[in-house]
Amino acid sequence: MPSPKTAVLVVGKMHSRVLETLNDRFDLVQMEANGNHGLDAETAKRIRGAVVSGSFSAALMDALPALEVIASFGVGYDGVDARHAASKGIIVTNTPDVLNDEVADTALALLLNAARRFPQAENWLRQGRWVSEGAFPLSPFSLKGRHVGLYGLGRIGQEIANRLEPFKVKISYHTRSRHEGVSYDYYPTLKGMAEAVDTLIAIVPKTPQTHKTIDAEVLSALGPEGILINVGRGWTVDEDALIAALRSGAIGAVGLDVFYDEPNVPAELLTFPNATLLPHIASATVPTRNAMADLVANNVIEWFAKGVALTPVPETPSRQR
Ligand code: NAP
Ligand code: 8YV
Repeated sequence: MPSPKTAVLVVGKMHSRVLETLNDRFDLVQMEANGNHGLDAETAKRIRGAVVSGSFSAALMDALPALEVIASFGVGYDGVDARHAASKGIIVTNTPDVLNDEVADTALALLLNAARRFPQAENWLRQGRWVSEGAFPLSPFSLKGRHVGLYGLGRIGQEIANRLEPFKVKISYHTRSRHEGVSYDYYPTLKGMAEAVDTLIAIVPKTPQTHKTIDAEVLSALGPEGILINVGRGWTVDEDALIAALRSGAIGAVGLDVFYDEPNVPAELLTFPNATLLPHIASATVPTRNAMADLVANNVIEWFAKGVALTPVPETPSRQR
């Protein structure tokens, strides 16, 4: 009798390429995201791997006694309780690097759109206002001569910096500690950097330490000519403070790909002409999402074939199965 296929849990919606790749080799068991797992005891006992895009709770890990590996879709894995996984010897993997270029491109697009109002200008043309009213109003800001502070200089932050170089802007950064071999000015505090720069690009993970760190003080330090771009997590921005700063003119413009309570975006944010807002699409191209899907699937395949995960997160460092 052939040995039964290893059971892999699919939590919620998953990129079709992950499912196509895994389907031949594994017994895929689908469950609803954020719900009770609804598996009978026998099935729960058989689950040895999981793929997820979003949340994977400690309680779900506890309900799956044979679970060895959770492959998370995305480089940010804040939805997965990785410390709990570590305490149980479960490996968590994410999808680093394959999306760096796409996300960095999006940061630059948001920056140009926030400074120059290209989306609003295109709407002006499409609405026939060029004909009826004449030229689109001059944009109050320019990228020229700006001093950009990067809040985060990791895999994606460094790619954003690489793209900023040819724009001839000054670049500085804030991280928890100075990065060796980096020539940009380092600021040990976010507030200190916000006081020095006029443009802030956030690309940090969602952690207890980054919660609402872009607050009223930081926004006011950026000033009325200041531009904020966030391509990390909405968690990092105090959205009430941001709305107040846009309302009062304490900040000049904003470009956001991520929000505090996605997909809900505060209604007042939509009213500001100096806000350019995207629905969390920084990595959302067919080639990049395919590369992310391949990394998710290959982490599961490699773990069960060779006993080593390709891209484990730091909390659950690679070990032999
Ligand atoms: P990474 O390589 O781990 O870089 C994270 C950076 O954040 C590092 O430079 C780190 O520097 C810094 N950092 C971490 N905690 C900090 C803190 N408390 N204060 C200051 N700096 C801190 O991660 P990545 O691959 O660049 O991705 C970054 C994040 O972007 C992901 O976690 C994800 O949430 C988000 N993201 C969003 C999208 C999107 O679709 N919008 C796509 C991809 C990623 P130190 O360790 O030196 O502090
Ligand atoms: C994805 C992301 O949108 O990689 C991340 O951390 O935020 C994005 O690339 C998300 O993970 C997939 O839904």
